[in-house]
Amino acid sequence: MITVAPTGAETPKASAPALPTRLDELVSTARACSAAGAAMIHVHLRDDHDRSCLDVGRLADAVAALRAETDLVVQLSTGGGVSDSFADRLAVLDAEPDSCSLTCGTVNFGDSVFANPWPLIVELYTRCRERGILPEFELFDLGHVATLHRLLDEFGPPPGGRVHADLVLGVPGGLPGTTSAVVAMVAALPAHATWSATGIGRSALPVALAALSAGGHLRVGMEDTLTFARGRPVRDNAELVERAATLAELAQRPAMPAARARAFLGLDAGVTAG
Ligand code: KMH
Ligand code: ZN
Repeated sequence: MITVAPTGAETPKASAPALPTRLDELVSTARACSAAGAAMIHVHLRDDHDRSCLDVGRLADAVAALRAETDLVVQLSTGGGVSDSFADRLAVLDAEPDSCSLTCGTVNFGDSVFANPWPLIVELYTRCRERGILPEFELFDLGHVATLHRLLDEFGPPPGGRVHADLVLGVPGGLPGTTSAVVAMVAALPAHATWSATGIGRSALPVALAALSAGGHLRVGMEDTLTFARGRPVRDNAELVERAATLAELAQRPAMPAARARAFLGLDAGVTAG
């Protein structure tokens, strides 16, 4: 399964003009990435001043537009940007996506701190369970895996039963984007958990190759990677999805179509609360 994370909250549009920051750009990116092999899209929106936007109305419009124009699994970020409030991050679920990201711990994030205290994690998880939204657990460090165990032990499985994580490696402050970090994280995951991996910046390729060889899924996109090769900026998100699909094909694990990803994630019949 290939997830595309096309925008993120941090990169200014001015420094990467191919970044889809308007809704029409997001939808055309989603279409192109779907054609290239993506099955899920991880969405951050921007406001009219290029800042992270967690406005529920705009998020709901984005969910509706992506559903109308593609069959991608729509995942909204509850991480937002490092300055977004916990209240705004919790309210993201009101836009009723198929899935949402749920980061399992605080991490230094370059010069900033991406804050994810335990009470926020619990509140996000409880609301996911109540509303039947599938959380994807974002894990930047081994301590986050321990917190995922604690969450499942104390509150039970996610709606639909699928425990799916994304290993986010190579953030300055988290685990590096190396094969040994992938192996350590996977060894610590709960039994039966499924996972994708994301390598930030130049760790995109090593992490993708490690994930493919270790049985994981892939997340790629301009949220995480802006350089395609040394000195050569990424053309657009579809280029990164095409490369991921090519690697997956070479590994004899071809890209999973969106309909199959929906079934794989337990979303085909609509996840049920509880
Ligand atoms: N922008 C980062 C601070 C997520 O989407 O859940 C958080 C992030 C994780 O991107
Ligand atoms: Zn994100």
